Amino acid sequence: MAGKRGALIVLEGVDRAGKTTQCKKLVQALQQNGRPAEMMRFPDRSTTIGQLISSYLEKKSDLEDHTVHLLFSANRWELVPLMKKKLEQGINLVVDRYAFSGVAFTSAKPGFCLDWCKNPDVGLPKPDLVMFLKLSPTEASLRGQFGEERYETSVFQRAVQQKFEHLMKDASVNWQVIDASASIEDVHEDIATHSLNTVSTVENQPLGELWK
Ligand code: Z5A
Repeated sequence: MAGKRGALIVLEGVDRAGKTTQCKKLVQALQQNGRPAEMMRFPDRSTTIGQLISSYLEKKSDLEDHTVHLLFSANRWELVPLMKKKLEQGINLVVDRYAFSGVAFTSAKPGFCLDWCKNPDVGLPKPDLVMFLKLSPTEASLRGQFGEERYETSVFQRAVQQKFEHLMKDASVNWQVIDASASIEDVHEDIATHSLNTVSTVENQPLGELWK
């Protein structure tokens, strides 16, 4: 590698945990610290595959459950060349949801096992840090009602939370649990501290492959 690479930082968490709010603040904080940074989010609804997913989430179309799982994964893979290019250029990527959401949401559906759900994402760029924004259902409900999109029900979200908890037992991934019930600024401080440490630690290390 010619220069220092960027870090791949992922934010995961339950609905309304503040992932998008915190991704934006983290990108700003990294940039202010002299670290180039950009935000990405999954699903990326701007691509052709992303538009199929968006229509499904908005309940404008139906897709078979295995099929939509593979589309979510394909939506990540189609962006891998761009992600690798940016990381090699030294740009830190702050990503709003990644393969962990993919596995947690599909495996919360009846008839799906974790291993089947993980397989299509094996070998993706491995995040250097995954922060799970933890928030109780009661606290989440104080941040507003569920929207109209698919999956936005408390029963399903509880099942998803359990799947995330299972995924977090995997020590091959650098998980950090963040108390998302604190104020936006306090949560940000916590996230920024973890992220700046990671950015410095990984800049001369090769990028890993997820679940390999
Ligand atoms: N999905 C999947 O099935 N498979 C996959 O592979 C992937 C995703 C990648 C995408 O939704 C859906 O696709 C998602 C998973 C599934 N389904 N669900 N549910 P999305 O990414 O388009 O939207 P979202 O991720 O569901 O957004 P969100 O979870 O609802 O929100 P958030 O990003 O975590 O929170 P926020 O928008 O930053 O904040 C929510 C509100 O809380 C807002 O009013 C904030 O001002 C407020 N907020 C934030 N932080 C605080 C604090 N600390 N205190 C008080 N209030 C706060």
